[in-house]
Amino acid sequence: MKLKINSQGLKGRLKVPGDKSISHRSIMFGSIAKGKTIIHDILRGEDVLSTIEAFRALGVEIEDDGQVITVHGQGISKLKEPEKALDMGNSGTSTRLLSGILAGLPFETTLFGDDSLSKRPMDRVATPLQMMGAEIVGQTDKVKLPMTIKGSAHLKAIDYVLPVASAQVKSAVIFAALQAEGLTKVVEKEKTRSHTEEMLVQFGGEITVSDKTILVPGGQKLIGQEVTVPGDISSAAFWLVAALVVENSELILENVGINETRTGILEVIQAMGGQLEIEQDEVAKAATLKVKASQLKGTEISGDLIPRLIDELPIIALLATQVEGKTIIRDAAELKVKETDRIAVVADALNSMGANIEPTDDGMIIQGGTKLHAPENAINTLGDHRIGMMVAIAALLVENGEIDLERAEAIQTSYPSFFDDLGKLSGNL
Ligand code: SPQ
Repeated sequence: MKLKINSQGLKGRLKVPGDKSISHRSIMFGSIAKGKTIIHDILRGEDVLSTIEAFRALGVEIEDDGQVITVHGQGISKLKEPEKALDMGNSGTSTRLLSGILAGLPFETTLFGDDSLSKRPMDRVATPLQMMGAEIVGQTDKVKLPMTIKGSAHLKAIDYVLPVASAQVKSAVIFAALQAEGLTKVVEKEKTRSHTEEMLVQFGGEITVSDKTILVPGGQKLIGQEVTVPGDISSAAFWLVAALVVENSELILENVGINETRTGILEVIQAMGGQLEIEQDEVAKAATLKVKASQLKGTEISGDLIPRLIDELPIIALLATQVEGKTIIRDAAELKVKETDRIAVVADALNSMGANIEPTDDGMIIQGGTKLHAPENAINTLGDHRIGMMVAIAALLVENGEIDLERAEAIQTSYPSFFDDLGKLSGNL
């Protein structure tokens, strides 16, 4: 795809699409609960469609009338062995959370994915689930996809300290713990997104969370619910950055989820001196964000802030190229095991456009105030949606020439209407 976007500034108002993490979990909880779950404003991105198809293959009736999704849950024990291997597409969340559910079901399921997902580590979920009693076999000792899970009807509760800050691993253990005998204890290294814990309570489940320690009693039964998915702050991030760096921009983003485990980017924008207003909606944990083009300065992003903005780091890196001074990102080695190695791929893509980014072992050092130009060669997303969207926003800053973006279709995984929204907000309909 060729990108040449002229903008005199981004203007207007947008309701960003539903949160991907919450959309996945609403299908999962609806499928393991008993009774009807009705989901409003779900994200119909490819990743969530992979979750929906997986649960259909496990025997759950899931209807989509174009407005709401209805999941006819019959309880976790009614899930049945799928006829063939399940295609997880590009989705780490589908794969890892589903593994926790399958760990307690007494049949064999094979999961596979695309080229990007097949490179991502699955040992991080296999290890605790094996400790609980599931049999899991994957490719290589890092347990890569394709991976076969043979669940156990007699899972044991465990005490587990998460070796990496990962909401996916935490959630996989919580899903298995619901089916185990006894009380499972999970201790987080850093606090990660809390959607699984919150939705478990919403579905009538029991969980105790005190700071980084989580206790989940086994043998739980959940009840179907009505869920409204707030907008995805990780999708809103592209518009926040676009508005901050493109002159004369002023945007209003509505219904953006502001669960405190996800709002690190708002704190970074404030630390950089960005003009940002946050008006909390009456609906809990969503807000209207008003953002304007701003003079910004560099900052440091590290420590417990990292899990609260991990998926926003590619677009934050672009932001940092446009501020005054240096921005340092540390403690973010997890970026290397996302859809791509997001440290290397972000640095390569932006440096090919004239940025000055030094990749490090656990982050990046980004010099601000660089003017971006069209790169000589094409930029390939390598199947990573967030790289694709970051490059499209970077194209707004390129005055002459066009960017050749290969595998732009990866953006469908989390934001199918991205280019429509880019056209509307930038006046390039
Ligand atoms: O689902 P997937 O492919 O892992 O998606 C990503 C993304 O950029 O959309 C990561 F590549 O988001 C993860 C996120 O990084 C979604 C997620 C979740 O919903 O629980 C948690 C984070 O991953 P992790 O490995 O830190 O738990």
